[in-house]
Order: sequence, then structure tokens, then C-alpha cells
Amino acid sequence: MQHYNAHSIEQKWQAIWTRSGVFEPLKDLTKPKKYILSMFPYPSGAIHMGHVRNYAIGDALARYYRQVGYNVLHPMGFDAFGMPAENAAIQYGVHPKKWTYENIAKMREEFQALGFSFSQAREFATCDPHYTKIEQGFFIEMYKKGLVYQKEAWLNWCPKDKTVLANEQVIEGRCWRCDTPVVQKQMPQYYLKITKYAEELLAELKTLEGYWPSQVLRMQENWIGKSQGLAFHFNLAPKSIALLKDQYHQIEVFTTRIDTIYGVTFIALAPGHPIVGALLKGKHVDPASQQAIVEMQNTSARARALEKKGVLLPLQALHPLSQEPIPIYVANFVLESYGSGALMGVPAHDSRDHEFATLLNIPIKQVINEEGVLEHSDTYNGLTPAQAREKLSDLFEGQDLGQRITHYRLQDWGISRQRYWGALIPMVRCEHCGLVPEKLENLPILLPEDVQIDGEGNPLEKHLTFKACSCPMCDRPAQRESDTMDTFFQSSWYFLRYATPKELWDTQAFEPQALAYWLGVDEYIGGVEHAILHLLYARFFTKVLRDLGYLRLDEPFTCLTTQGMVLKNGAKMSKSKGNVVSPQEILEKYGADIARLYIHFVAPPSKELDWNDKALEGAARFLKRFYEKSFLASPCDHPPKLENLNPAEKQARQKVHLALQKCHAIFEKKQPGYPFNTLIAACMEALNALEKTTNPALWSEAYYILTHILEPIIPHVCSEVAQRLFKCQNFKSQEVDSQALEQEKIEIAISINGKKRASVVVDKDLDRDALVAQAKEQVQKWLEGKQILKEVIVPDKLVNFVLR
Ligand code: ANZ
Ligand code: ZN
Repeated sequence: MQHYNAHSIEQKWQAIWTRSGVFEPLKDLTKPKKYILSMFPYPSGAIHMGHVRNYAIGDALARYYRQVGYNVLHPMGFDAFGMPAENAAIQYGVHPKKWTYENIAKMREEFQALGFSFSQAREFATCDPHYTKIEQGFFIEMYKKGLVYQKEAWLNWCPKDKTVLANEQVIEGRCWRCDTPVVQKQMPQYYLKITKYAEELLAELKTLEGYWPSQVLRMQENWIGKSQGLAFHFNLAPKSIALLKDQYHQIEVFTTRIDTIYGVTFIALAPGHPIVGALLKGKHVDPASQQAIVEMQNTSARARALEKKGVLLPLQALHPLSQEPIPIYVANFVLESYGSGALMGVPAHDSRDHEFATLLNIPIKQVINEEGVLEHSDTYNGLTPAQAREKLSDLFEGQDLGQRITHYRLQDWGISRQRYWGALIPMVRCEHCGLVPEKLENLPILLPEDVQIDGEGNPLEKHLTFKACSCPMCDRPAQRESDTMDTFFQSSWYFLRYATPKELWDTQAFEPQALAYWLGVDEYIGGVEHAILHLLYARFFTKVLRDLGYLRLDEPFTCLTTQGMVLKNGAKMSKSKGNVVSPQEILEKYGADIARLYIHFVAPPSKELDWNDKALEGAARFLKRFYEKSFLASPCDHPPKLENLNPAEKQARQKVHLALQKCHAIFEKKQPGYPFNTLIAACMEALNALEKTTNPALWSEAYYILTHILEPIIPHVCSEVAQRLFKCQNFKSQEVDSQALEQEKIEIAISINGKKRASVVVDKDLDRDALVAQAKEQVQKWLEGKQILKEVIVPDKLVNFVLR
């Protein structure tokens, strides 16, 4: 017997795998395929436990499907643009490119040390020039199709990073990366018209029902946020029109509750509404109000939502039906970018309006009574809200005062970033021709490398020659765009790129046949934090590229698994809490197989994993035992003869085949959610039972099956054992022997107060509760009306009921 030495076994097998290329997808595109993808990482330089978990799940699936005979694509790459590289440049003076590629090399080694079966030939980083070239081409095609446009916009601005942030990158009013309070700033930005696809993105969520976690589907649905309502306007009072120098005559609003029109007691404008701007410009508000308004304008929508604030404006509108005057406020909870940036306030029936009205002493007028029908609403009294909505919408539309519209909460995707380390937006501004896309033959437009990165502003703006170029239309001197793209742009199509062999990357985006063969992704695995943005953008890109003629696919990810967080002591691992368990240390101390076994053993993928050192030791003990006991097995080329097995041997064989059956059920999703923890438990039970036996044929069969079941989880040790015992080259899915599963039957006597009354034949390993239940059934007439004081069980022999 040899003692288990993780490092020598693991290094040996990792070297074999790297040399042999066994994890590369096959060129044969006629075989059944599985595309198993774990979300690619940002190359921070060191992987964390969340990565280990994510990739251990994906790797188990990839290895299983190779066993079953599929052609498997299991690629890995790096989401390599973004701010940390620039921050490192600022902090340590190292160039982002150098920092990034060095980190990639380190992480690649860590992946290898964990034994993940990634295709190495398809790895890329999103900052590779071949990738930039293709995606700049996509950008230009989208621009030409009207899917990209430029717009002046109020944006979240991080004064520290000097960059625009998406709403989702603002957390409680602060920058998601550096925690600086965010302010609002207006500037021209490039937008992708994702709203054009809002309806399809929403409708096709239905096709994913049952394949994606329902929680993710609900989050996407809410994010798209479809609502049906009426867009109409309030006329301004004549004096107000005069004050605004005849520039504005009305205020557009959007409501989903036109039935509450008689309950309107105020109108509220977003702080960035143009009428507010006009009032400030004309100096029509007092200094205190002006200051309050400017403060609101400088606060992000998220931060504004925390506490309601408002300022009364020197303006009035007229109620469209009663013609009564209505006061107009600036309110911080009104969003610039939702509807028309203004709303009709109905404090009696909307909780936000109610809070606002209470705060500012605005009247509250109830127009729906306790019975749920309209009141104080002129001729509409007595109608239900739904009836009133129909009638009033008809009225407004009939008189051309308003229009029924479908509104989406989803907004166009602002992709401009004023940062260096990103993919350049391939546009040029020419004094004569305006905004012009680069010529396709000039792509990629790459970043200049001689830049000064000091944390202030965009290094590209400060570069002496970068911006100067010639106009792609007229050849006269022009200015190159210095904005780079949101890194979500890169992660929106990387999964499509892997389908194409590397040799073609320089010349084409996708190899159409390979793309058609490999996509959709059969199982996509990643953190639930990507439930909204990344997954929505990736779905959007798939549809856009489909419409541009690159692919024939509506939805990119056939199945989605979101893994739970890795915690320690119930809290998310973080440096600040000092509760980080580093994969590097665990690898050092235990090796990859034990780390992987542990991760799969303590929790099923979708559940949170609370780090537990005891369970880690338990996993380590099992793995060592599994390895060391394998020296008791010797190869035997025939299966054990069933009729010669004694009861213990029969039981051991049954447990092995039960584990195998579970293995199939789990990987084939007959048992949903990949509960590998139960599979490992079944293997542990099988090994326990096996240890009570000595039959060589049985041990041989058991080890053959167990190494196959466990290879997806602990591949190194299984490869080692299978090679030594069986000269096994490739793992091939095994078949369950249904005869092995048959339970041994035994006869149990049933007595009452010590007197035998009946007997029953049951499965040998029937658990206690089931046995008692069956016994009771047999002796029911003696039990009726009596109280059972005690149930005494003599294993495999007798059940005795002690009655009062
Ligand atoms: C009056 C009203 C009465 C409303 C009532 C709701 C309930 P959803 O359903 O999410 O689409 N609204 C309109 N524009 C807004 C803006 N720019 N910022 C913030 N809120 C705005 O929300 C539609 C409702 O949100 C609209 O219907 C409007 O308030 C408000 F009992 O109008 B409602
Ligand atoms: Zn020009």
C-alpha cells in the first residue's frame, strides 16, 4: 500500500493532460455535443473560492459528458479589460497590459493546478487584438443599422475614477468600485438600442422557463419592466407659459392609473427636467430653492430614492378634465429617464406620492372608495378602476389628448467609458462630415501604449498624437474618439467566439458551421450576481448578431445554473472581514482533489456554501481511504458471480450500483440542481459496505465503477487508481446492473407484549420508520384503541410493541 500523496499524483496527471490535449473539442461536427461553460473571470491575478466552486461544477459536467461519449466544448478565457488594471497602473506604475497578461499567466497556472479540463487551444483574453478587431466591427455594423447612437445625458460620474457609471454600478449613491459618492454630469455618450429588443427579451423568457432558475427569470422580467398606461399632457396655466417665455406650453406625463385622474393634487418634475433647467436659467426661483434643486441634480437617482425631497416651483398646470389649477414641484424621486421625467401625483393611491404629499403638506384626495369603486370623479363615479381606465383612455385618445402606450423600464445601454484600459470606440469626428465610423480595413484601432496613467481623467485625452487621425470619409484631418467601451460589451459575445477554432480568429468572427453546431451553451454556470446585466446583454447581443446575419439562434444559454456564494461563518468572504479562505493555501495543504471533493460535498451548487474546516477534514479522510483501500483491489476481468455472494457482499454491490444509478440521475437532471453532495454520500456508503467484504471480483468491480463515478469530481486520484488497476485510458460511462439493486428480503416476526402475533417479509435494509409502519399494518386489530408505550426492534428478526 502507498500513502496518498496529492501533489505527486496531481502533478503527474496534469502533465499528462496538458501534453495529450485530451480536453480539446473534436473536429467531428456530426457527433452529439455538449457545450459546458463557466463564466470567465476577470484576471485579478489570483482566483478565489467562488471561482473554484464555479469551475468545479462546470468541470464535473464536462468530464461526465466526455464519459458518456459527447463531443464536449469546455473553454476558458479572460474578461481582461477594466478598471483594476488601470488602478494597478496608478498604484504601482505597471502598465495595464503587462499587469493583465501576467495575471492571466498566474491564473492559468492555478486552473491547471486544480485539474480543470479546459480547452487550452481556445483560450483568449478580451484585450487580445483579434478580439478587439471583431468587436469594433460589430460596433460599426450596429451603428450603421441604427442600433448605436450618441446622446447628451445626465450620467453618474465618479469624481475619483473620473468615469461614467451605469446605474447598477452605483450602490447606495456610491461608486461600486471605490465607494466615492457619485455626482451627476451631462455629456454625450454612445448608447446601444437594447430597448428595441425589449419585447423580445421579455417574451422569450418564457422559453427558458424550467431551464433557468425562476428567480433569474423574474429578475430579468422586472428589469425589463413592461407596463401599459397612458401618455398625456397637462397644459400650463397662461401665467406660467409667460414666465417660461412661451418656450413650454405643457407637461407630458405617463401614468398606469388614469382612473385616478380626479385624485391628482400635484405634478412632480424630475430634477433634470428641461422646465426646471429653464426656471433656473431665468432666475425664477429663490436662492434657497435653487440650491436645493442643484443638490438634487447632483445626486444619483439611487441615492435620491433613500429620502424624499421636493421644492415648490412658481408654476401651475391645469387639470385636463376639471381645469382646476394644480401646483408643480421638483421631486427627487421622479426619474429623468423614466417616461417623460414627470408624473401626476395621486397621494391617496400611490405610496410614494403619499409620502411626498405628507412631507410637503399637499392635499390628499381619495377617489377610490373602500368598496374599490370610483368616487369624487364626476361622471365616472361607481365604475371599477379597470372600467374607468378604459373609458378615460378612450376619452383622451378620442380627443387627441393622450395615447395608450406600452412602457418599459429597460433603458438603452450607455457604453461610453472615459477610461484607458478598454476597447476603443471606433468612431471619428470630422468637422466636415460629422460623426463617422472607422473604415473596416483599419480595424482594430488599438490603444497607444505610451500613455501616462496617473488616475486623473482619461490618459487618451492627454496623449499627444492619439486623437489626430484622418477622416474615413473625406481624408481631412479629424479627431479620434477617445471613449472606450463598457467591459460588458466584451462579455456579451465571448461565448460565441469559443465555437470557432483559433486558427480562424484573425480572419473571421465566427466559423458558421462550428457556431451552429456548438451553440446554444448547454449549461452555463455562474454567480447569481450576473442574473440581470450580463445575461440580459448577452441575450441582446445574440439577437443583434442574429439579425446581422451571423447566427441563427434566439437564446444563447439553453440551461443556466447559478451557484450560491461561498461564505465563512455565515458572511461573504472578504479581506475586510478577515474571513477569506485562499484556494492557494488549500491546494498547498490538501491538493486539488480534496478541495474539489469538499466543495461538492458540503453543499449542492445553488445553495450557499459556508466554509467548514471539519467537513474539509472529513472529505480529506474519505479521499485518502478511497486511495489507500484501492491497493486491496486487484483487477479481475469478470463480474462477481451473484449466486456466490454472501449477504454483506450483496449489500456492498447494491450500494455501488445505487451510487452509479444516482450518478446518472444527477448528471441527466432526473434529480434537478446537480446535488453532487448526495452522490458523494452514496459513494461513501458504498465504500463502507465494501470494506466489510473481501471478495476480489467484487472489489475489482466496485473500484472500477467508483473511479468512474468520481472522476468528474476528483479526476486525479481516479485517473491514478484506474490506471494502476485497470490500465484505463478513457473513462466511459458505466451501466447499472438492475439485478444488483434488488433488495434482499427477510422475514420479521411481529409480537405484542412479547407474544408473536404475525410476521412480514420486508427489504433487508428497510429503515426503522418504514419497518414499524409495515409491522403495525399486520397487527392492526390488536393495536386498536390501545396506546403503544414502546417499540422494540431486534435487527433482522423482530418488532415488539409494548402496549398499555
Ligand atoms: C399616477 C398613479 C397613481 C401612478 C397610482 C401609480 C399609482 P410602473 O407601473 O412601474 O410603470 N411615474 C411616471 N413617470 C415617472 C418617473 N419619471 N419617475 C418616477 N415615477 C414615475 O410605474 C408607472 C407609474 O410611475 C406611473 O403611474 C406614475 O405614477 C409613476 F395610484 O401615475 B402613476
Ligand atoms: Zn470628413
